[in-house]
Amino acid sequence: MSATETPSNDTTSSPAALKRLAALEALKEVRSGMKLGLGTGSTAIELVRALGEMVAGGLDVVGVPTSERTAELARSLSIPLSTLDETPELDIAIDGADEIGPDLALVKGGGGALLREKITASAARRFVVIADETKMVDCLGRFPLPIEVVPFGLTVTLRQIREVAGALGLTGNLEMRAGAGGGHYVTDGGHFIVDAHFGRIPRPGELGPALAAVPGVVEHGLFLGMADIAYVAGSTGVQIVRT
Ligand code: ABF
Repeated sequence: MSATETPSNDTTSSPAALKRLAALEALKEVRSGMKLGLGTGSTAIELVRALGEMVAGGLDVVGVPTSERTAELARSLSIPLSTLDETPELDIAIDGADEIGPDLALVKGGGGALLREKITASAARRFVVIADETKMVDCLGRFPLPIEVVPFGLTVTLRQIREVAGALGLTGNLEMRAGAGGGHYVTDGGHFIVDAHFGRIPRPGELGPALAAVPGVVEHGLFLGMADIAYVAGSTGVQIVRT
């Protein structure tokens, strides 16, 4: 992994200012005519806001949102939108992350949109991550790993997740994510999310395929070998991290 640093002209280093800084750096890659995947989460909100300003200034792009929340914000800013079915090949997908580990391995899904985020990132020629420096870790797993599961047979799926994780030496609480109304959180795709508190995931490359092989698992929040670059903002500027 290599890293270079772009000095910051921003005088504030509030979390929102850092997220905006990372977003602005990523947007330097964007040109008129591009088709863009638009992520979800508070960092992606800064991205969409800044993109809205660029569109108002004449930038001609089409966005494919990874969540209803992002779509709503983008529409309010008059960013032209499309769907992945209408626009299946994207130039760049830009999204946040919950953790950025070695080799740009990511944990994503804290915002509940991991399935659409992964499909969208996989459709892009280039996947760009934006984050503040608190997201950089030496080992993934302190942030609970989101796993999207189908409601049917939930007990069986949880047991099988425990088994495959246990076989890799991973233990920890599997917590069903709660929704606003008190029941389970329901994703845009109508699934539930299990947050796996493994603490450390030293070998994500083994865990990812093992989780994906569980029939009730729709997708997991390990994004491995997908990110091309990360713009990571800190008080001294934006670090550019490549694999
Ligand atoms: C999305 O938003 C998710 O994959 C990730 O869970 C989350 C990061 O949120 P934030 O930018 O608010 O920290 O990118």
